[in-house]
Amino acid sequence: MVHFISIGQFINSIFHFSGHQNAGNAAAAASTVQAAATSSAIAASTSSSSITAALISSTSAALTSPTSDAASSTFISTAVASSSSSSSSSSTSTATVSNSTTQAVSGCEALIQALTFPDQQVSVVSCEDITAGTALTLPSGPSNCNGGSVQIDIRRITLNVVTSYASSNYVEVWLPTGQDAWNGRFMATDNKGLSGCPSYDDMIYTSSLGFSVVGDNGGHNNTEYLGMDAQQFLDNNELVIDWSYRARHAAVVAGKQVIKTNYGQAASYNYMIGCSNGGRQALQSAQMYPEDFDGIIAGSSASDFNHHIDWSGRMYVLTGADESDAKYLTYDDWVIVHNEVLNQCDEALDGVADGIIEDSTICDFNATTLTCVDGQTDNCLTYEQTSTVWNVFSQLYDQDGNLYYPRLSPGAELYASTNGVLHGVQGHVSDWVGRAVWNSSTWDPSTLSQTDYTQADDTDELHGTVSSFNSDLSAFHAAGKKLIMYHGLMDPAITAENSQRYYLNVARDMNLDHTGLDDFLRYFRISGMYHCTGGIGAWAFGQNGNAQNGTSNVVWDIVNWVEQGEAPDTMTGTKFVNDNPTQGVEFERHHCRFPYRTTYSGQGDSADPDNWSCILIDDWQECGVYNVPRLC
Ligand SMILES: [Ca+2]
Repeated sequence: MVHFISIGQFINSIFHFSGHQNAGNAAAAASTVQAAATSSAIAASTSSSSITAALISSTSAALTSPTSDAASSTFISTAVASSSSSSSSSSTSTATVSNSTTQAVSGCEALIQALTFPDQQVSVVSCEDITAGTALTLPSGPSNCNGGSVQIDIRRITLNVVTSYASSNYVEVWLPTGQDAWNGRFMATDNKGLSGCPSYDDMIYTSSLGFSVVGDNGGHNNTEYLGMDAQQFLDNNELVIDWSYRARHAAVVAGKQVIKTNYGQAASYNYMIGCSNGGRQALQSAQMYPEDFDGIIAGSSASDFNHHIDWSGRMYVLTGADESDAKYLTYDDWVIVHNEVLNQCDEALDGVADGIIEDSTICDFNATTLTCVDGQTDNCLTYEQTSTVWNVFSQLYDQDGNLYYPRLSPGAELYASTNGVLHGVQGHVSDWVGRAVWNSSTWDPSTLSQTDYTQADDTDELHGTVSSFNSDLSAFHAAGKKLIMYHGLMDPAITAENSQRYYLNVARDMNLDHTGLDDFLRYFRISGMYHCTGGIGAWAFGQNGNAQNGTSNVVWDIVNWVEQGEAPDTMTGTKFVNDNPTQGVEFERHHCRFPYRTTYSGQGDSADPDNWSCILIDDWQECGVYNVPRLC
């Protein structure tokens, strides 16, 4: 039942709970107020397919109102609740739609009137039916959040979901509107970096596959800087908690309610896709809210978050700022290092001289060979520089010798030298350690030390357990949920060895061997892939919109696993010529799930994935092989 209020009440209510919001959400709320106050938007909206209106739904109102089912039943006379179209197709590229419906409500106004949000305080900011090709912008947010165009017709409803006394979350829910356009499923997306941007790219991609999708700003709008920063974390721990986990869960709860009302039925299955910080958010959902999703894709995860930031920040301390520092390496110096890494670990370990170290975790790189000897001046490094290389490839330990974070993956160093990891201060390190951990705007990243590491650990619970490294997935497992992890082995920003470490921790702490883990957790190591996407390897397997033209599609893989019980044993990556699908396939590889190693047969064309197979790593639980330090 709709709880309409007068414009005066509405304005007072908005300001009541937006008074402590961050600037972006407050601005969004203010613009809504203006629209409602100046154009009588609610009344006028009856003949418009695009309206801006607002609805306040409080817990107390919900408790005294009919249930959302009853409320929405008024508007679902035209609903087509078909569930008879299921089939048992096992195709990995065309997973079967389990059900589909037309709209249960006839338009935005009807949807807004039907919406209730039990146990949440939500205002509808806007609702509009938009057509394929419409460019996306984030209202009241930084321009660098904008990007892309929707590929199908959708109903786009935006919400302000209160998350605490001092914060709220900007949420977008996209509802496919064409006849049978919805595939009956729900997909949640992520936030990248410390960003306050909805992941429009992932929303565009997964909605084009027929999902109803939700995105949100993680509880704060970032500033223009890279679109990845979080200067608002200063003096506002509620925003930190939102970004850590609370905003995601709130968006999912609200999004499910919108879907249920719009279509007259809940989604048949609920999914999440995330990469980088979104991979961290995805793992945290499995750890904290095992009922939120039936299937989760967690890519290139920034889990063990505090230690990841410690590790990232340490790179600046290890490498120095520029060539005035004797320990600094230029790009040309890193080329020398990269060539020596390949010399030691490419063909020598995997049998194929293709610049890709198939399993970089077994590369026991010896940097001492890089040092200039006997008057040598070319193609070598000084002793100080060699020490830097050694340090960059070392793991991070605490003062008691406990592992904090694994090393940079050998092979990733060249890309790391061009994307900022090995050159200068990384902005998100200052924002996190300075503003979130120390609540300081003047913290100097060159002073990073164990003191900072300890403070970050000590504030982890305060920050909503942002570490996201709980290896007890018992509740998730018991609920029958499925988790696919993947990580590029040439990832310069977040070392893939940490994802392997998480897998090992889950095995250890849940006392499961790999066959037991196979029931609910499968981790794919993607050789030659950079951070989440791109690289010299076979990196396209449907993990994002740029990777959807390959043979495998991880989205349909998780769907088939959840809905058909067909678990993926390998993830076929495709490398297109010049990364352009129109130019054809350069090569493919069947990436194995850990603890299997993707292994060349030694015969035949290495570009043919059938000349590779998955060989079980016998001592995988030893957390490392040869002389490589333990990963757990
Ligand atoms: Ca190779």
